Amino acid sequence: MNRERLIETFRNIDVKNKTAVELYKEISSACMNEILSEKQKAPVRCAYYFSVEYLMGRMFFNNLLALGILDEAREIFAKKGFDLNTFEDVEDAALGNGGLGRLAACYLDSAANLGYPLYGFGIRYKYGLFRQKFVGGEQVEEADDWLKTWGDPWSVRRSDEKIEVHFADMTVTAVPYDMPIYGKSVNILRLFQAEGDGEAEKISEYLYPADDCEEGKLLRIRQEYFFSAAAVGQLVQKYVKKYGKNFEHFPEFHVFQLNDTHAVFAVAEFLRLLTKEYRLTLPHAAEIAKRTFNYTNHTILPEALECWDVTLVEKILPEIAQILTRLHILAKREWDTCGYRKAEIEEMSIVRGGKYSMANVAVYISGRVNGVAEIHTKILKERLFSAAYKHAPDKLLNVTNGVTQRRWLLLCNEELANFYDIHLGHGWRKNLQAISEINCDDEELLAEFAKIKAEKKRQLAAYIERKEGVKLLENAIYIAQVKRLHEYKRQFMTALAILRIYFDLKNGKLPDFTPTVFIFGAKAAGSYRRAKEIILFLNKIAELIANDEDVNARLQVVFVQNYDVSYAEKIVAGSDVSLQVSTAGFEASGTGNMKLMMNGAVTVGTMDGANIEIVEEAGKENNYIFGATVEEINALEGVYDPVAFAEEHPRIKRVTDTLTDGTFEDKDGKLMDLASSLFEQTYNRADHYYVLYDLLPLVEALLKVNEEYKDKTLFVKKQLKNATRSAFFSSDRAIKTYAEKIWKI
Ligand code: 26V
Repeated sequence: MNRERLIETFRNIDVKNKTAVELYKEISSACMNEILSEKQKAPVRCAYYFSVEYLMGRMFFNNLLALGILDEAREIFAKKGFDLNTFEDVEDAALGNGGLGRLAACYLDSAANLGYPLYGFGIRYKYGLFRQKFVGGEQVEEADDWLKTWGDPWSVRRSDEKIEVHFADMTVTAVPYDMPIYGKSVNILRLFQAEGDGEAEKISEYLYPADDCEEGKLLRIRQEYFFSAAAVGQLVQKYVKKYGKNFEHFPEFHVFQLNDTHAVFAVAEFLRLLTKEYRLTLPHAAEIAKRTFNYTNHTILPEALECWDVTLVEKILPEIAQILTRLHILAKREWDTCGYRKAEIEEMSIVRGGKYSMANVAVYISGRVNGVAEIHTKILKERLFSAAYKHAPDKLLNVTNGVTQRRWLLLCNEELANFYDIHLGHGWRKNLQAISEINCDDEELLAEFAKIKAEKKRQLAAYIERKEGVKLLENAIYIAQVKRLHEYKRQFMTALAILRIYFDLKNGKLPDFTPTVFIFGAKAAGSYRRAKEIILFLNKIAELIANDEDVNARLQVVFVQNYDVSYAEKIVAGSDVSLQVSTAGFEASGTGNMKLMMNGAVTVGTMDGANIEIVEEAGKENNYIFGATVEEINALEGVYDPVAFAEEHPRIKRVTDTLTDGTFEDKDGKLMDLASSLFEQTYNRADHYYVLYDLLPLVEALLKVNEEYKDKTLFVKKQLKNATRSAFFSSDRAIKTYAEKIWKI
């Protein structure tokens, strides 16, 4: 890219009489011209990332930063009287749900910056994850028409590379949109848009359509097959054109990474092409697939492990169903001859109870299967994939997640980045490990860091005031819990802990309480009733506290609307404390925990997911670990009785009673339903996630934070320790591990 030329173009852009949208498109396409002019030598061996989610967030600032012209661009346009921050209104590309989608985006960023050839494949949804509003404290969902106002100047439509995807009842055209990912190499995220008659276009309309009915399930299957088949189809076509029909060498040039099971149809399509079009035998094709595919598991929640009814797949993809069933037989035969036990074969089977287990397809065919944090991988080895692990121990490995410091430090916390520049020089920007050289005992550094944190808190407060119309308490501790809303993440437990603190404040039991603000951000899946009830409960608590003169100068709760990547950038930089309180064993890794740590938040958390590794790096003494461990949770199974437990602990009962005693208006019984999730067997056992069991330890941990925060130097030291010990959680480290251990690129 030619920097001078781009700057010259910027200088020549006339800002007068142009709308912000026009300028956005003009500046963006000037950058795109430079990016696309970069001639790349196609590397021999490439890695391909298959994911239904990519949470790219806003591309503008990220790309200008990557091009190394963000500061200069700001200056040039400021002189013309145009503030680039206007583009903070540009909608996020929110083609994902949460951690899994954001991880994909971080990995693309790291791979490009390190110069690894990693190409992403996915779906170009017309509507991203819904926009969230609160009406009367309840979540209301609106379609996220992300292309409507600002368009998508960061992608190029490639009609010349479209490909047809066939279903029994329709043929769909997959049209690629390529988004260059700029770094040391220019990689590409290729998202396919579905085009064709009638129902065809529905395939790329929505992210995660509700799949609680047959129609929804069919649509999900179509989506998954659609992009997987388009990607595999193109790569196989290109290979044949270049190297002919001998597929022996295919794995030398391609390595596929399945981001969870959503793209497992890629396996079936690959086998279908090789057997039906190119006449290989299934065992031979499977052997080539085994050298090509790898799989990352991102959750052990049974309800999130995909299984598709054989009959549904047969209905719209008969050849694919046939391949999967034949693969099932092939795998069984293989296991039989290798002396696997019957129970093991049952556990690993591709067809189970009339359904295809997509995880089992992935595990069978993949060369390497990985978990995303040490504890998660251990659980995969011991529980979920124990039979596979027993017979092929080398197949399973851990790659702890990471986040890109370019977005989650350089971009969202310029002040902290400057601090590192001043004290370390610029070297840390290429090698994050260098930040661990900051001396956390140096009082001057501590004072500087404290100032930065205060400034980021001020910025966050200003942002929240603009977005939500709520003024945050000043001189307060900012505690953030930002993540998807799910029962296992236990936002509900935090809600009850806040109520406990509220009552203690009212009773005068906490005379020296440091003012505290709890900041929540989360979307609840549209069909997830309980998650929505938890949002409502938290909003009601926020209101109760805000209207109570006795406490509202010391305690505040704000649940921000439409939490997304851009909101996250503000919150992770401006928080003192990171809440990571999942039931031990349930959070595969978490990545928000890493982003907050990188910006100097201390963790109040359970020994779960990557929290364990976070406190290993930053020191347990610099964080607030509480609650039951995995072993303790396992031991409680079948023994724990939440009804008796609440009776024994009046401090718990006092707060759970608020769900049913009229503290809050509850005309339609939503809070009542939340209470029943604690005390009755519903779709899960009573208090399945041990909310009550860990509640008082959480309150204690929060009060300890509150106490220790008073000693500013001590607390800031803990924060700086966390920030400067976060290098391990860079996605650069994670991507290097994938590249070296799995992809061999
Ligand atoms: C999906 C679903 C869909 C059906 C309803 C219940 C449910 C629950 C969870 C999920 C998420 C599945 C995969 C996922 O997003 N996992 C997240 O991946 C992150 C990146 O590895 C990781 O940091 C998070 O801990 C993990 O939850």
